Amino acid sequence: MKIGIVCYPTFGGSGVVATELGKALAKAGHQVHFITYSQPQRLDFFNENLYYHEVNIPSYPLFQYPPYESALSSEMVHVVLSAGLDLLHVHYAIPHASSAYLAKQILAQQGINIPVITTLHGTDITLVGKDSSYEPVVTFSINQSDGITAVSDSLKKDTYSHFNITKDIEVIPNFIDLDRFNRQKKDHFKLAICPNNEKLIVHTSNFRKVKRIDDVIMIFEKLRKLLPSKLLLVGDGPDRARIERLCKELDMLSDVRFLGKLDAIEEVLSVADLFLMPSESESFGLAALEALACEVPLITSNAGGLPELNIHGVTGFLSDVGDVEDMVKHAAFILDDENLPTFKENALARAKEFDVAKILPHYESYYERVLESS
Ligand code: GMT
Repeated sequence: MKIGIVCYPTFGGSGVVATELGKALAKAGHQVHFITYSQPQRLDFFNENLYYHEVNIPSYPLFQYPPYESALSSEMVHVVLSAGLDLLHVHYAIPHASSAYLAKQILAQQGINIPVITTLHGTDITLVGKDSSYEPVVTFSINQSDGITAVSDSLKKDTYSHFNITKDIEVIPNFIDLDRFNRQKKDHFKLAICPNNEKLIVHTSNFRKVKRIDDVIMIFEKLRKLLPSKLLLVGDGPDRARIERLCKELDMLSDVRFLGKLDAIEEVLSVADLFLMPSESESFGLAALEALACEVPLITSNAGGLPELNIHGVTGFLSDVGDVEDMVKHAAFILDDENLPTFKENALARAKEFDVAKILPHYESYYERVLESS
């Protein structure tokens, strides 16, 4: 198949999933065309089946807000025509689904039918998309898609409850490339961070309010009093500076390190003992799956799709959002030397259920179904 993929080219989960999906499809012999405003973060190598088309957004003094959606629709039209695409797969509803709808209408005028599949990722539904500023366009463009997928059952339910969706939504969970995400031997790195064999706790995110980084800090503040431990915070975002100030106020900076945005996250996860994700809302929790693949057990909230990934008492524990005490209690249990090896083993076993080799065929057969019916 010749597939066009539209996504945000950033570190965010939806962009990562879209890029990894494109890479896996290309490996399986499909021709994949990325249509984005800059080179996707994880698309930094050559493959004969992968193409990259940059959306050009000309500026003009009149534009306070350059019309990105129009430029994106136009680029979709150009690529469908020049590459002869079979379908467009857009990730994150806003604004990709509505831009794809417009491209589809333009192409229809030229007698070309291009099926559009929209994958819903989370905040496009649970946070941003349901805002009345976007809701009518999101509802319309999801309903106009030829296929709709969601990354968890929870997100599918949220979509039906927040929007008036009249079509079926296929759940295809996120996946992991175990060739990249596996526990590597990085003893020198562990020794540098934990010179006295402390336990290493990791959190990675975009430091937005929804991630509840204050809870990460409060969990760690209590945990480090129970057992020698260090905390690594990976990523960047609006809450980072405030959280750094909080750590300073709590006199924690000797035990907490901020690493910023990292490409080789698997290297950090390879030396971690526990991963924290106390999010307010999380449609799937891709970062938690990356941790599992590196044999790192989880302490998560029970928000959104997290119970579909983290198995209570097996791969880690789930607590109510904001229940820091419960999270500390469970973290200490996991980190006990008697328990940790079993949790690590279970983490890897669970990650294998989301191996890209298992999930990719779901996308391929869904593409075929949509192509046949449209
Ligand atoms: O985690 C984020 O806030 C980024 C966001 C995104 O849209 O890139 O991630 C969402 O999509 C990921 C990939 O499907 C999911 O794993 C995340 O759970 C989801 N985030 C939220 O629902 C908050």
